[in-house]
Amino acid sequence: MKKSSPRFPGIPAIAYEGTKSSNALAFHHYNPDEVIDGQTMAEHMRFSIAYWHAFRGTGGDPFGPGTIVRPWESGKDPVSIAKARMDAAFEFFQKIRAPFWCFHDRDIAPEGATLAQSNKNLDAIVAHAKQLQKATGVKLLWGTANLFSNPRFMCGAATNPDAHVFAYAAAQVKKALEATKELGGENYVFWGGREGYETLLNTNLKREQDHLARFMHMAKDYANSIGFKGQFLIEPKPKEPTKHQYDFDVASGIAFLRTYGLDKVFKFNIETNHATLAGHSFQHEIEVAAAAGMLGSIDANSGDPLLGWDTDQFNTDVRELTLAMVSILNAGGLGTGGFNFDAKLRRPSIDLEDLFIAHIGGMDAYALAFKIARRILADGKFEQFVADRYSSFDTGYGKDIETGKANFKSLEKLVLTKLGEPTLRSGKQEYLENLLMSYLHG
Ligand code: XUL
Ligand code: CO
Repeated sequence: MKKSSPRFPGIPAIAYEGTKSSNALAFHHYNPDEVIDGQTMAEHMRFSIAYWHAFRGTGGDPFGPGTIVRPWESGKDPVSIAKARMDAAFEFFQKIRAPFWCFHDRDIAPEGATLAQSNKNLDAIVAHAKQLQKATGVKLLWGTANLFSNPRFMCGAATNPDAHVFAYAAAQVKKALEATKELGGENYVFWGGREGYETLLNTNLKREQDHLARFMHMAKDYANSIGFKGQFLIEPKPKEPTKHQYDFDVASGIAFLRTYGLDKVFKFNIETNHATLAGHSFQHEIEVAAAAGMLGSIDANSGDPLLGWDTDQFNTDVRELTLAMVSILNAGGLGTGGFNFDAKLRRPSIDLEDLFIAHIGGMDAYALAFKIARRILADGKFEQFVADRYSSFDTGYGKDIETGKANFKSLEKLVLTKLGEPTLRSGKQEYLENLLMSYLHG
């Protein structure tokens, strides 16, 4: 690969230069080739680029059109433009040292006048992507279908009151599963942006949830029938664009999946700003998924504490990411998942180099968080504190409670005859927060 190219003039492949470097176009914490515990950092982090933001994002928002113009976006034939765009994308993936990418069907290939035409466009672009993957070694973390942009999905896809739209969505996901399989995708994501309601006045909530579950069973049956082995992931979000989404957060997602016998089929793709919108911390969502053995992958971004919508920003909050990393590492990692930068440039960030700088920041922040989390876990101070805090359940009547040997009668007798009033113990939150600070800034 050439050092710089007409697509990215003056921007070489990004190198690791360490913390002393002030080069904005270099990594300062993420060294993809550094080996830790027998694996490179690239293998540990499994970073992925979100095609829709990095290569379809224009900086548009509800109050104004796009501001970002890319040099490769020219020509008349939409399929040729899609191919040129994809060439640029794969050059970017390589230059930013991302081993993975993710897409929606309609990000990579233009929608045609009919489903048959859309499928044909997708086939052409998938063939192109396959060649580029082979040439560059970049792999597909996950694929998905866009079931929210086209007006036909205005009242939902699988939860649409019209069976015709359900059928259309099924056909679209069938094709997206085939495309994901063709490109060796390690996962397949369902984000139900319009699977919810605007008003209960026109909604049969039970029927819509039944339909959503039917849809997911059909998807799994079809994936099995074509031999697609990738992990299915649900990406919860409480709202936006719909007022209420059925997969509101991880906990409601678990309830949904268990209710409909899908809990062995799915894991969760947790997005930081979706957690915030649901009124949770990122770490909370990770812990809830991990506790159910359903932690799958991460959509790495952040919101803005002062804005109530999904701002999809790059996350450089090392404290938040360290806490998330501790929970992820404690859960045994992400398996076939990874960290996908579902994040976009701010509207005024119009320079091509901003795309690099943004991803460098996200990668550096996660790599730093990974290293701090490893130190925290190696020292084991928090783990020891928590273990001690629950140690009364390790032996005696505490153990009997956990193992089901105790009951209300036996416990009442114990309190009346032996235990009396409990001795209070401090939760030591401030001590623990200061301890965390010592790792972050030590
Ligand atoms: C929207 C969102 C999506 C999903 C994939 O908030 O996060 O881009 O990640 O459909
Ligand atoms: Co997302």
